[in-house]
Amino acid sequence: MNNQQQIFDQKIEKDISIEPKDWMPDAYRKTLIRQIGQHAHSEVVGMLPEGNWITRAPTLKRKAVLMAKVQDEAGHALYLYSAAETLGADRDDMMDKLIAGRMKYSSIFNYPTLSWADVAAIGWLVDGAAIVNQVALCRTSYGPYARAMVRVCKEESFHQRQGFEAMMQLANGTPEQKQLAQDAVNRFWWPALMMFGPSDDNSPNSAQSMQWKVKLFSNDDLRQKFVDNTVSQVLQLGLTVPDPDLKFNEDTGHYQFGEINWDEFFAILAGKGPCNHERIEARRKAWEGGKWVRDSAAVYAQKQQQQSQAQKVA
Ligand code: BYC
Repeated sequence: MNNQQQIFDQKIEKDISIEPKDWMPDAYRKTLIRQIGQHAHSEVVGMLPEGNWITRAPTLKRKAVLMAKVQDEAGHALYLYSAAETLGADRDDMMDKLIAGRMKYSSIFNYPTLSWADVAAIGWLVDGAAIVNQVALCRTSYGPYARAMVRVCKEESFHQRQGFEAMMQLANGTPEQKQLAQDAVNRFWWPALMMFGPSDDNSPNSAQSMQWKVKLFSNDDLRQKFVDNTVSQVLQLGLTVPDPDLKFNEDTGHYQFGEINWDEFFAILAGKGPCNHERIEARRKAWEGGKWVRDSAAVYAQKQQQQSQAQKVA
């Protein structure tokens, strides 16, 4: 084993973060670019189902809050793309791969938001699931990713609370509003559980990622934590969990839940979900439509640089 590899291994063992200029195995770099890139894309694509409701938010307050939340997600994507760039990834290349279907984004965003209650459910359940995953990532071994997660988690916690509050208002509203809330839970419960990825015995990347401490907990452990956290919130809202097999196990202290529809999950990963095509089309249009802005910004930056160099020489 070479010396650089030894230093890397020791840092991982002692929980010393790996920084951009440190030596790292190529496979570690590749794994991080894959995961951080997918995470960044999820933030960008995640703006679409919620953005769909900005013009139709029920009140001015809800509209303002939703706009701020969607804008936060764009900010999260920027931290994450920047973290991926510290590993040598190229942002344009990542975007091209997303549009060509060669890089993934979270399965959850391939479901439509059919009602306002779905927007509340996303804030509460989807951001809630994201927090469980991301709190763990605040201690991931790659420094820039871990630091980005600390900030993202603070904002996601706020999103989760506002989602719960919006849901509470619906659940305590008219019978029709309560039904909208229940329908949204029925639609988003299982997809939220799928966000944690395939079960541990079917997760090809987990063993190596856990050895490198890129992931600190397994997909199933985090999923269980989310279920344990969330069931009481559903009950508090006076709603039901759409899972006839759900029951609290006194011996383990955890909720046991039914079988996830993995066929549905893998179909979505293969591009066959209800909104996969629509989401990628929206990103393609935005990417192509924004080219002139990126080109102009690049020319402007170049001119600024030339000017400041000329001033230094003079
Ligand atoms: N969706 O070996 P596995 C958010 C892929 S958004 C799609 O377990 P890994 C928010 C996986 O990539 C939340 N693909 O993989 C934004 C792999 O495929 P490749 C986003 C999935 O990486 C806006 C294959 O399945 N959060 O916060 O060890 C509004 C095998 O899986 C999914 C993150 O991205 C999925 N659900 O573990 C509101 C968190 N699951 O790449 C909220 C960071 C798995 O080999 N990412 N795949 O072709 C992670 O923690 C991990 O990447 C995962 C998967 C737990 C997701």
